[in-house]
Amino acid sequence: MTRLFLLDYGAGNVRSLANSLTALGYEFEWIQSTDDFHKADKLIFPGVGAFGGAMETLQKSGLTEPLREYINSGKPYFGICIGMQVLFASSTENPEIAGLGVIPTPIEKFDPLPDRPVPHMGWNGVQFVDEAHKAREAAQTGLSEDLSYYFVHSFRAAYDPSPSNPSSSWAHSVTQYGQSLFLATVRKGNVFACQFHPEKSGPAGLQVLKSWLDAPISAVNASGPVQTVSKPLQPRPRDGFTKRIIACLDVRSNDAGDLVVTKGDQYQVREKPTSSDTTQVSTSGEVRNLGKPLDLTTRYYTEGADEICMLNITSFRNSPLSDQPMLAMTSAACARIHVPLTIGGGIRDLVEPDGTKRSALEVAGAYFRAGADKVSIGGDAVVAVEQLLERKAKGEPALTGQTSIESIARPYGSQAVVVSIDPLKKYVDDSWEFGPVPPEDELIHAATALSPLPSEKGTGKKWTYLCTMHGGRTVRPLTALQLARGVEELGAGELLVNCIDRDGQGNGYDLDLLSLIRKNVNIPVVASSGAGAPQHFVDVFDKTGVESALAAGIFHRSQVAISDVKEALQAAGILVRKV
Ligand code: 1PR
Repeated sequence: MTRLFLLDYGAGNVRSLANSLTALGYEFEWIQSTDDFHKADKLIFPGVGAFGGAMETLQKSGLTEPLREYINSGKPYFGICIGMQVLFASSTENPEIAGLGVIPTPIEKFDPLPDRPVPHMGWNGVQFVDEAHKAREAAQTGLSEDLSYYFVHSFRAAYDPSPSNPSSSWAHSVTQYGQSLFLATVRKGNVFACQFHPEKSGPAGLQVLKSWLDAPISAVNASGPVQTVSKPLQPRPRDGFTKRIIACLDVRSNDAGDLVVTKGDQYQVREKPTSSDTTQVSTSGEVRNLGKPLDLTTRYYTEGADEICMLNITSFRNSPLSDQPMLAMTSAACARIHVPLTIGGGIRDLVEPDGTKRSALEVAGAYFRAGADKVSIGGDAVVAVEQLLERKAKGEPALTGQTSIESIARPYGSQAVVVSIDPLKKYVDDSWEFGPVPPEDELIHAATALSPLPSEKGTGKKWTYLCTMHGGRTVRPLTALQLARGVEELGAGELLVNCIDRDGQGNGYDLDLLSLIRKNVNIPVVASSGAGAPQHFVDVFDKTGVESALAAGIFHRSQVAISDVKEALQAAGILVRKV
């Protein structure tokens, strides 16, 4: 029997790969010692995070040489993301640390790209390099030029087809981001590796894994196919980067103590009391229950959500890690879905009831081990940016390395850290009570606003957006833009921009808020709050340039299907992932 081994270097989301293998019906073992490399017939090295961290951990564990020997032995190797990058000689991410050097050129950071933030995070297409043998390569690797795959990375192997490039014969397929082409897969002899995450690429990714797993060992050895470089590929006028549609589940315990998906109107998640309610209890209103988290997660995966987000919305009260149903929920959800999952709520330093202190990094680590791909930080990011601005005002160094954003981004990478903003619209008029009025470039004027409310049209009103904490209960004198810029500086990899005024209203996203933030940061932005119809998604992508759009209520209530949204986007010429 073929013995399949997985190499886990300690950081990142190996649980998702394990779940995908189980879903495909494969058994596997973990590399525990150097001897295991000899026992392995096939080896997969998955990884996210930093190149240097991965290489250092391999080195410290004495695994670098055994891994190199394994690869040189001609036995099948499948590298995923960092598992592909370590094959290269080095990376500008950590220039002082050498890679395995199987492929003799470096990994480099993306050059700045207009309208294309880094990390490259989302679904993108591939193009085979060896055009003459496309059909063979598609059949053998399960890769398709008609489908999209999930990428998340800030560094890449450039596509350089010149004959003087010693790595050009490794190039198997490329992906285009903006006008930049980089290697999506490398393939030579017994080595196959991809920059994207097949375990997070839905059915398309599972097919890539399955093709490799199903291939008889005899078909994959050192004398396997070598790419013949035909005509060098040129960037196309438009890349294949799609807009992402995210289904969001706000999760909390109801009054009976069960974890339910709820959905508020402007963050009020309790039903309004009916006029016949006379008791004290009934007038407080039940927590709205729109379904079970696992049922909805599975449904959205099947219906084609590009990503799923689960937020524990009452975590600001008390959410010790030792009693955290969200952790069990994360594990169970990850076993069922093969697209990225973000978990939020309660990601901060905390103290357990027995007095044990837990760092935000520990809390996040528990979610990553359970299978989450990203964690989302809310209230703690507000505190972190307020302190950052205070340090700057005093002329002190801005970064301390101590914030939850920095401490999680260091080992897991920026792409794993989302910041969720809960802004509230505030009119700048005589009633303004939040300290100095924000500068003009942070103010929206009704006369030129992209999405004014009916009551604002034709008025001289102007407004800004202030951050809140504790589910909108605490308003801080910090603007959403200050927060966005601050968390980017601290190393967050993505922004989830809610808007309390629009939440649950179904009258469209706040295009002014989203456009303001999109124009001023260079990390991906997720639009949230207010989706009520497919046209709202078209508008938010067309008018603000955000990378993804999230919705909750319309999906939970089956008012609009994810496929309706994607059809409307396609009809408007906006690229989306086909399922
Ligand atoms: O502060 O790190 O513990 O994180 C708490 C998290 O919980 C934050 O991400 C915060 O946004 C979220 N949260 C807190 N209270 C509420 C609430 O609703 N009472 N939910 C809440 C925020 C925002 C979206 C939402 C969209 C789309 N939910 O996820 O579902 O607004 O809704 P729509 O499409 O129906 O309009 P911490």
